[in-house]
Amino acid sequence: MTVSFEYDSPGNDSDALKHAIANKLVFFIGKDPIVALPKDWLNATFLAVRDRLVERWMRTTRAQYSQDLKRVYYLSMEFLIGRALSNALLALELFEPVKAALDEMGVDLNEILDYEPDAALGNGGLGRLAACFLDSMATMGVPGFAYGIRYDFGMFKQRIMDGQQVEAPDTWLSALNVWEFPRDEVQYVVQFGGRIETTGNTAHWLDTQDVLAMAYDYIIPGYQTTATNTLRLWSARASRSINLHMFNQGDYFAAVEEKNHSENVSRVLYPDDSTQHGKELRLRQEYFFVSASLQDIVHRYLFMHEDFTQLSDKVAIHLNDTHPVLAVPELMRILMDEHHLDWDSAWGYTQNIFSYTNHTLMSEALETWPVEMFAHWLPRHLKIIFDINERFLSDIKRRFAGDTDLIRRVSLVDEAGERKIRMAYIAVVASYKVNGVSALHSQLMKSTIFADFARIYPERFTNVTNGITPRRWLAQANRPLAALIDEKIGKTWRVNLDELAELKPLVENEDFIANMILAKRVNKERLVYYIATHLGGIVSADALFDIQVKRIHEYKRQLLNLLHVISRYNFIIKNPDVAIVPRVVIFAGKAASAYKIAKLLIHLINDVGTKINHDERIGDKLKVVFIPNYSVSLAEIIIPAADLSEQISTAGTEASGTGNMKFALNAALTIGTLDGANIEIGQAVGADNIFIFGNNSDDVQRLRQGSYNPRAIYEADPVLHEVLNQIGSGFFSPEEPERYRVIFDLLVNWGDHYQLLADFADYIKVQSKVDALYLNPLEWHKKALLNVAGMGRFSSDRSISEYARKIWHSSSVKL
Ligand code: 26V
Repeated sequence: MTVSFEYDSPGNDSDALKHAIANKLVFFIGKDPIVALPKDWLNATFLAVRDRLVERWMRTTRAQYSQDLKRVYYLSMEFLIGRALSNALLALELFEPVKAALDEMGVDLNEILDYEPDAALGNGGLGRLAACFLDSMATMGVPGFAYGIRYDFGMFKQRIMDGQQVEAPDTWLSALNVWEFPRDEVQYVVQFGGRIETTGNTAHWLDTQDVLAMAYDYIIPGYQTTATNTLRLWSARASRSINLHMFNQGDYFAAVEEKNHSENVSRVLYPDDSTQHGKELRLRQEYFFVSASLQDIVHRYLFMHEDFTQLSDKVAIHLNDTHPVLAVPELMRILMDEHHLDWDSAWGYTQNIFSYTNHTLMSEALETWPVEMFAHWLPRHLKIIFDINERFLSDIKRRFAGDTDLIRRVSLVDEAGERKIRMAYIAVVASYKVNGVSALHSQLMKSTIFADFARIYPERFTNVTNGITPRRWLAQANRPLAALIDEKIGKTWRVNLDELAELKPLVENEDFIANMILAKRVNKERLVYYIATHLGGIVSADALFDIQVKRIHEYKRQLLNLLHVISRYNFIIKNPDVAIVPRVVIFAGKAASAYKIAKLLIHLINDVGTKINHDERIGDKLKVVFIPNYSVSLAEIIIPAADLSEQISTAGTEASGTGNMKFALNAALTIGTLDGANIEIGQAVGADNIFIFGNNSDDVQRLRQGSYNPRAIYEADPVLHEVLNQIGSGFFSPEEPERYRVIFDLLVNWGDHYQLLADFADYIKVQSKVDALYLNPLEWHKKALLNVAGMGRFSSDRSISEYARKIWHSSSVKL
């Protein structure tokens, strides 16, 4: 019997869209248009647009299967995606027809777009990078498949009350989420705890507490291509067996409690505490998502192949930092315990499948797990890790005979004090490639945290400098500038960002520069409006917008920025008649809830702002604004409005930075240290077009080795002296003079770990060069143009093509 299956391919003209949206509103949402709320229109539009992606999605998936391409599995605990609808409209080039369709029904597209909550399943740079990479993989047809956790609560919401951060849960799923496809037929059992019994060569993991992982799929559209990819997020469900057992015994409440307990595993995103607390739930989260993903990967592979001989030709698994490293022992377990491969074959495949990106050198952020805790939850995996370690160390003993300390240093188990598993070391030993995220970071990775491993496996280490997607970060976030660029060089820079170099000759074109100034003005006015409507303060778009937005961290040195702000304030008070370039200094960013000093910095920024903004002697010459609840969608408003981008981390501490790239692409000039990708940005845009200051990473190293004396700097520099005394003595907190004493002490008396004082004088000097240049708008915006023109290299498309070529050895799907 032949089966017949037909469906209507949805049309893309505004008439078809209008009908589609109306149908969704009535038949899916179940609302009469006369009572429909903006969120109902949003969901109806969402559904209509999603329909236009599904066909592409099915076609891509079929092509990936039929071409039996090597798949790239991207494992990440974080995906900081932001909003999906505007992105999908851009990818499908449907913004205008959808806008027209909604207009005819009396609905404003731009207004309803604002009702979409951000998907904030990440903390910061690492999570946003994963989202940019998804966009690039889909756009370039890389057969990518991403796995993560569908947290019920994403990144916390930040409110500022009395100048201080207050956290509230992010309830992004409380409303209908029409963008995801729940797949309740795709569920895997994830085991925890229990004990191991061995018969012959086979280990059995018994008496475990089981949790189910259920899949939710998200379509990742490629830009202007029928290629799409899938992001599959796992949500925890109570395992039926446990519940049935208890229900049968009649203990209803215990069963429901148990259910809640199991489902906690995907409840909440861990805020980056910067220190490792060995939180058990976090370990369980990591295993939960890795186990479900690996079971799914092996299942998909076996659907197409009879045995494992082609496994490493068809499967590449990328570890986004160490958080998914349990994938290594999990693959070993599946291959050995479930499919009965011997150790050598299983390890052979494993070593040819994994690659790993390191995203930080900060030792306190490197994950380790106490052996005892690990043994309790994952006894089988502990045994596998011990076995990997034994074989690894015996190989090292053979290759580096005599170097006994090396064994202690590289062991996968830290034996000093409480024994701990070193997750980063497992990643390095199991992966065939390990990369850092900027040239400097990849170098430092080899000379610091992985120095021994770089000697053991020199060919394993490489660099892939980060990038950002030009679709979201220029085409979508900055329509005025994008339109201007389109007019001059066409639209294809969206998929070939190197074409921005064609803008270079326009530095001589004063009309073009004048238009750039206008575009910047429009973006600044948009931010002024946001500030006025959300914070109530009025700032002037005439001022230089000096912006630092990122997680609040000591190493990122928001405090150094603030020291400059205070010195500027003091200067204006002392020199009321001297003309000065007016500035609005803008901060935004979240502090991890347990990070006391970071929270205190937010308080200080707000106290300084209150003092300065209310001082009538200052007027428009200086304003300080802290914008609460930084997020991807806020970044899309803030970044295009910047004149000056602050990238001022202590050299050697910021692995790459990607905000730095977003600002430069949006025609801001950077003031920054020789750190992370700032170095490469400087090379790309030219040393004359970036404001570099301060010590480099070698200087920082040298000072750390001994000679650094911050107190001497404090005593010798009267400007700095005054600023620090004001902070330390309660000038900004008269109601509580001791409030910021600890900040004074950290800098002056306790070693100034991030060397703010070492860089202060040069920072101030370079800030005055910024002022001087800003007085000449034509020269300023010429340099801004050369920044835009030099940013081609920082497209995440370039990053992804390097990963595909150098690391994954994958090829693109043909459609
Ligand atoms: C650590 C932990 C510890 C346990 C709790 C949750 C958690 C979450 C994240 C982290 C480490 C975050 C590392 C990170 O975000 N690195 C940033 O990666 C960016 C993308 O490569 C890079 O641009 C930034 O410079 C780097 O700081």
